[in-house]
Amino acid sequence: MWKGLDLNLEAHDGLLGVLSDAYKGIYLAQENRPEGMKYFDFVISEVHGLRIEEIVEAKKEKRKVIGTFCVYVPEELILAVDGVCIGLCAGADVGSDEAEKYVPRNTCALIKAFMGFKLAGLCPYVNTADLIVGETTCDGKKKAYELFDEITKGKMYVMEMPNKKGEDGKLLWKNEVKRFAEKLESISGKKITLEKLKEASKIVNDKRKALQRLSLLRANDPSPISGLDALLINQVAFYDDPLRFTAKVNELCDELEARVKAGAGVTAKGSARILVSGSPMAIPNWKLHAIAEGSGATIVGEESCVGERNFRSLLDDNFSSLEEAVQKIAERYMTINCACFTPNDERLSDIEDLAKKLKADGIIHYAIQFCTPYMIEAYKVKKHADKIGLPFLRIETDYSMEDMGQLKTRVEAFLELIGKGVHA
Ligand code: BJ8
Repeated sequence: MWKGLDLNLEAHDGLLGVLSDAYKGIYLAQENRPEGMKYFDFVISEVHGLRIEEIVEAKKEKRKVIGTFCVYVPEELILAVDGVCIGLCAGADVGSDEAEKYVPRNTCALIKAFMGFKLAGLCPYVNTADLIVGETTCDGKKKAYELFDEITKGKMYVMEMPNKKGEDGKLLWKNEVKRFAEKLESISGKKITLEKLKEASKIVNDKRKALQRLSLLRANDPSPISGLDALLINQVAFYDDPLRFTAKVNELCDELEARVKAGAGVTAKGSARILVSGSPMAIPNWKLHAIAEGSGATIVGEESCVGERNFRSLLDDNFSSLEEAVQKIAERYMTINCACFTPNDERLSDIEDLAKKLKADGIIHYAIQFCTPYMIEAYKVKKHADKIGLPFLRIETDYSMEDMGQLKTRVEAFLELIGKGVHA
């Protein structure tokens, strides 16, 4: 199977070795983890194994595999044609030298990573994908997709995102959702029926509800789960089978509820509670969480696409025609507040609401270096944090480990400032 996936098998084995060591050091070394995390440990151990086998099997059943990079891509539509929706590899410093032959050095690490994974022959998902869906969000992505289309020999399909959420923008987006539905029908040879779309919407809404449940549990002090584990679950959400994933998250939440009742948590009650906000952390980007939690804080939430932005709003699935469904899908995805939009003040309210809900003591704004939308929007987030009286720390970093020491010093100083001390 692996040979057919056009991978660099030697380099791929090397990558899995590094990943497994990092996972042991960061994840398995945590104390007091919930039993329910065993499933997610297993998923990670099989991220480039059993899951790929499942996808290859799905392809044999003539199901289409759709790769994505953004939470604006409507998953319901993909499932409505029996497609498999997969978030593609983009969270590690891999193949950067290769990627830099195509894009400038000062391109964000996420873009360099998705190009690098493919160029270095390390992402089996990209090779199994029948279609890769991009979006005209940030400038870096939309220009890189042109090159990625060449690299993947014509697999790219790009959805046009408006820059503003006015009436014209909403209409453009609704038409794009419709165009995407038609594209899926044409590549799969299957019609999207009302019944199929209702079924698919329920699957995706149930996944969102399970993630919302997990998020709310983190509002407890002490939190019954570490930020690292919650981040991992949010990362796995993008490539696991959705029905199995939802069942496993709900099982874990049952366990966490019992922990809460017993007053048990992963850190001591009263330790610093941090909300992280900013650029997405694609798997295996665990850097900031590892540093902050290694310094005694608990990350209680992520205002991020690998986090709340992915599941905060449900789709209103009370539609009775396909036309109405397309309208409601377009509206639901327009409630995601990404810094690629201007203005994007709704994000400030989202951060404020989330900080209150999760009883955060401070905000760490995380931007991937050269991610201009989030780096610039950090100014407004700081101003808003000042207004609502929450300590704020701004971090810009990439996927390398070179600045770990410096980041740790800054995070520890921030925790001291919050006044809850460093318990490392
Ligand atoms: S909805 S955040 S997933 S676009 S980190 S590539 S923004 S320069 S990923 Fe994103 Fe969709 Fe928005 Fe979310 Fe550009 Fe920034 Fe790089 Fe980014």
